Amino acid sequence: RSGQSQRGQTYSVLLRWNFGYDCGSFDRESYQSHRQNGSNGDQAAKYGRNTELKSITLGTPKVAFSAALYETGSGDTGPFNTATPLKYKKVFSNIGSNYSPATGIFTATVKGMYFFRFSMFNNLLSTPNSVVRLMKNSDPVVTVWDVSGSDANDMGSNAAAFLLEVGDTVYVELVANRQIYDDGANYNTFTGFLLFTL
Ligand SMILES: [Ca+2]
Repeated sequence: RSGQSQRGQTYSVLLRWNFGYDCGSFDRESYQSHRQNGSNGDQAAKYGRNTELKSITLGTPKVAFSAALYETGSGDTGPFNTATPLKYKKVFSNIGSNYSPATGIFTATVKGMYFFRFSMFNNLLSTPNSVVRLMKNSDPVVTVWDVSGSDANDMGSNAAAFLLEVGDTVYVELVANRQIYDDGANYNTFTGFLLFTL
């Protein structure tokens, strides 16, 4: 009986040593709270000093969306006098509901690294040209540009990964006096997702 007790104490000491080593700095209070509360996520978040541990106990937020320009019908969008956010109405997915098909704007509710991609299909007419760009808040990030004329109906895409703070917005903008075309084939799309939190 005394042997079991002694072995238990030894195990406890080793566990404490390992916990402190993994977390960089050992803190008896946080360790005891963590043990007493077992798998309680709130306590682990409050006292945990290891980002990986937080990730395991709290999970990773799920943020992903994908949409195409027209829900129904076909035709040109633009030209407009001013640069205009494109409202991608046909929503394929919208986990987390951070994308709004009513405005075309994605709003970050989690700080982290995100990936965005969009595509553009050139209008059927010879003019004007098509210019579409990905915007972070009010700043252009990456652009797709195509000349019309004898070589219409081209399409292109661009993508970027960047950090977003909570409240940052991302959308795709049709540049002033430009035009794009779409129909049921869904040429113009806007997709984004959270890579990882920071
Ligand atoms: Ca062209």
